[in-house]
Amino acid sequence: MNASSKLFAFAVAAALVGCGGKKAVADFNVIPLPNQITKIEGEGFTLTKSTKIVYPKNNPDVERIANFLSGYIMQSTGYRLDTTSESQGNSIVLMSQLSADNNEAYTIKVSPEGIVVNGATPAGTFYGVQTLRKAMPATADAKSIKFNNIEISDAPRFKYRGMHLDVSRHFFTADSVKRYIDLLAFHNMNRFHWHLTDDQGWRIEIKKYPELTAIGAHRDETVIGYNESNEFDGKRYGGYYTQEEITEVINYARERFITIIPEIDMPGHMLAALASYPHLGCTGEGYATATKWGVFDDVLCVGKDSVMQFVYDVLDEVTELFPSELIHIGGDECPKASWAKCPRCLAKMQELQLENDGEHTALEKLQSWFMHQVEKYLAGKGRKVIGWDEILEGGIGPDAIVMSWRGMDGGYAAVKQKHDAIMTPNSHLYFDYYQTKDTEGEPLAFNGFIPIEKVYNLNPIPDKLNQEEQKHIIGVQANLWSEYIPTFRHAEYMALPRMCALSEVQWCNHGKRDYFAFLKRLPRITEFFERDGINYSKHIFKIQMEITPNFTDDTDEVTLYSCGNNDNIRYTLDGSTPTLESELYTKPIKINMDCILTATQFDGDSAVKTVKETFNFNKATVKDISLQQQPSLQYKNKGAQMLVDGLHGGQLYSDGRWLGFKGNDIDAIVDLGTPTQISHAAINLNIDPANYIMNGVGLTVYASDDGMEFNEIASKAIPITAAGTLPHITTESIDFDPTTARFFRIVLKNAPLPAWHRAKGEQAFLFADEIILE
Ligand code: TNX
Repeated sequence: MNASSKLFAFAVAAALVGCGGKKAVADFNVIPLPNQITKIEGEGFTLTKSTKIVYPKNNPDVERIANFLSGYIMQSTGYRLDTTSESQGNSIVLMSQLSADNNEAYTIKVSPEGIVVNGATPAGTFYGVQTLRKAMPATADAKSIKFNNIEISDAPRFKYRGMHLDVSRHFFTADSVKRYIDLLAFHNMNRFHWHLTDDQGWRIEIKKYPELTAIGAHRDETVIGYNESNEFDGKRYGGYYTQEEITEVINYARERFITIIPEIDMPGHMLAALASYPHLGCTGEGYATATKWGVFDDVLCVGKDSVMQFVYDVLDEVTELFPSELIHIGGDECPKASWAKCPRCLAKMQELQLENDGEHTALEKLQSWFMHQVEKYLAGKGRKVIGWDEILEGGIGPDAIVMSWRGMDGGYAAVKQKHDAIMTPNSHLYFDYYQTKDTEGEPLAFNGFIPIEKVYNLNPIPDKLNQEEQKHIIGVQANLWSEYIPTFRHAEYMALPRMCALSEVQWCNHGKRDYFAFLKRLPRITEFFERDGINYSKHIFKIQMEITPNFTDDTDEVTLYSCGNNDNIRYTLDGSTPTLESELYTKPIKINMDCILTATQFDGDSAVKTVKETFNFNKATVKDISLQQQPSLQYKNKGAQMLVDGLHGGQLYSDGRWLGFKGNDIDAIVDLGTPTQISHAAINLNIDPANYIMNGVGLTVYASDDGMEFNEIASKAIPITAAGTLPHITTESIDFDPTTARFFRIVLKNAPLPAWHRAKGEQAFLFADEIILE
């Protein structure tokens, strides 16, 4: 080989492999996955520097998309393609002439002549271009990109595909918000829910009420960590958007086919407004922008006409700024204590003849009256309202859209009443919750757990709804509340890659989704985040462990898998770090005694991913168990077996290992198989009073030979969790004279929330994990 042909060979290799082993070949297995991809025989198309991007004449929307595409290709290849309205060969042609029922539908055709992207509207063309840009390698250090012949036909499942951002608890600049909007566009989302006001800060300039930002956009200091710490940083904190900035962000979003839905949260979550204009509250004095998180008793005084006027004035400016047909008016978490003591609110209730009808209290009806007034006012401007699911309490106007956040029940109730609903359940789509169980080393988060797999597997439209009801579920959205998210980089970390999973829930047809196939596609997508310096969580790239108790042979069976491939996973059982000499993982591992399983995946000689799990076996482990009272559906997981699977729940009550019993006792019968001597019984509990999770009030153990007739063998009372208790794990145990029996029954009594609790008298949760018998 002479020098020049060597050089040529090197160039070909570079084109195919690029640096970091990437081939400059397009791959349409992107996220969200197009609904239909058909491979076509033949040559394919090669994109080079001289390829042109063609848009229709006099179509500024598609021209803009052409310029976006040119920019995207620049990011991938380092060269910019010209855009033109003159049709020609060797081109990517963008059009919006597709006839389709869904106005966001698009097709892509690759043939040797070029690529054609055709949308039902420019929005459809835009999504086609998003698919096309993600099909290219994030960084193609190559002169050309090879496209195989292909036909794609695609359209979104939901018309409302949203992400929310709370800018009150922590403030993110207009520039950061634009970066957030870029992420939405990248994931084919079309609604941005901007949570602009809350107790901890008012963030939107309202010209008629300048104090809202002069005073209400600031708080004196901020609690450190969770509220229970009662420690404050002593630093004044604040920020807001001018109306000019807001308009700029709205336009930025509109160019990317994203509608911004502003939220002015009322009548609760209004402390920042009360601090600015004290007459807005029932007592008219003594308010300050909140320095802690949570729910506050001071809310808008709905008995005053001047308060209604304030609300209308604010909404006048909001609707002037935001073209969105939908306006979010909150309605969540509004305590009624101040209304119950306020002469004006009481007079209003009397005037309106609001009475408790057994289903709703008069105070709930007062809130619903208020929400109605606002809804009517906005209807007069041609706008519709969205409210959090509490707006169903007391009835709502016919056109109101319900955002279901306390699980999905609010959404089901709404569609049964023929309202449209948007699913944002805090069981699956609260991205302020932890995304890993291993919270050590994780930044502090809201004390909940929503791994990406859970997001992915959400089914927003359950079969139990009929066709008509199903149609009313118009969309899906994830929420990013920012109590524990002080910086935008941190917001990216919480959002990604869970947003990738959400985008498939929103976009892909039912039945099209496959979590393992999604995992295989994910690494190509995160390359874009790497390239653009976007902060995303990498937990998903660890090895995953699936552990299933096998009650026939009393073992735990462990399956290991990894995002991408399962090659060269090695493990140890003694807590030591696996080496290249350790046991190779080939089939599920069976565990029947105390051990620490550590698994590592090797790429060549280097260990790339490691995962660790501790197994604790006692006499009850992997033995048959039944529950006399049931955990609540949301915290049932795999049911009773979780209590004897040898795996201990972690710090997070929602980590999938704890069973949560609402109002119910924990009443478990363990069948040890043969008569066995026991003198110690214990149960691990997760305590988090802020989330209504207490410790129970008494523990009793019974024994039986036949599983029918039980004799009490020991019992003790437990003092109820004290005020100010921080989240923690504890064990309640009891020792007794050695007793031989086959069946043991362990009962932990539940009790309503105590007098010091903000929801005193309501049902408490018990969160239990392992039951221990020795
Ligand atoms: C509940 S979701 C809230 C927010 C909090 C969030 C924390 C909703 C309507 N209200 O005020 O920030 O929980 O996850």
